[in-house]
Amino acid sequence: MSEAVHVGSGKVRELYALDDERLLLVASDRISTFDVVLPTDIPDKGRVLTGLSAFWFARTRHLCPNHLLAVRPDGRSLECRRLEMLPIECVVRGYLSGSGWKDYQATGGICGHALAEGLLESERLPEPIFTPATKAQTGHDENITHEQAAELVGAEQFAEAERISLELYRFGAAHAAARGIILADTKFELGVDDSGRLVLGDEALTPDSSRFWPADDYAPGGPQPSFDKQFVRDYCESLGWDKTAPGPELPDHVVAGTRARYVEAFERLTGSSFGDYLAEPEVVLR
Ligand code: Q0Z
Repeated sequence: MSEAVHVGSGKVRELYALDDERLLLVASDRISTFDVVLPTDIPDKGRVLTGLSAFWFARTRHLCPNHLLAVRPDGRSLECRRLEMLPIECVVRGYLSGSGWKDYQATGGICGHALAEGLLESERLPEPIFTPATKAQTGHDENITHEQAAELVGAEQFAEAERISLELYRFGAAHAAARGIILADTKFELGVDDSGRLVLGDEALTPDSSRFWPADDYAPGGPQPSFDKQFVRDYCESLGWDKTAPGPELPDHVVAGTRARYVEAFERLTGSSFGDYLAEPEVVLR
């Protein structure tokens, strides 16, 4: 018998080594807002994100191989192939939001993409764009130019990472749009396997790695409500909290409303009931 060895912590996830070739990604029920992890968990959030990731891995294999080996019966852990991760975040933006909107306001472009003048915050871009970022160990990822990214990973790998990322985004955004969810942007983590192939790793197309917006409420010209975290943000704003740690505890009605939004995103996107997933996580792989 061998034990899982803890090898890393994210804000809301843990990473364990199972053996030389395999890792275990465990998603907790922790939630962050304004970059602070809150003291109150959202029950089943980790299972929702794990199930969504597994769903997308199963459905995008024709576009790019991925690291998924198995979903554990707990529904919150993924066994994965160990990869050599690229030192860049592969961000794709279909809409003008977050740091993309900030960069556009400051420079008229994003990561070297020239954009038309007069675009509105949250406006849909004429084409999705690849906007790579560095992996900051502490603090915020920083957008970089294509030239800088190509220096970090090599021109050939850069071109392939861009092509794969755009294809994955287009696939996810089209699937989500048909179910009333706008996938405004998303971040992929790609790695290289033993044979030198680029492989999709980490989590994919989840609300923690993407901006999900309810299509019904879409109104460019300002920030959009988050599909999953808006109750939490609104509650935190109502307190006048200064957005430094420690964050506030969440009352039961905010927890319940937020859990319901995560489950709704899961059910809309996967077409499976969340109860069925809890009973048998492999439903999302079929
Ligand atoms: C993912 C991360 C988390 C902390 C490393 N298949 C893979 N091969 C090699 N490395 C990784 C993966 Cl997924 C890998 N991270 C991100 C996840 C906790 C950090 F759950 N770091």
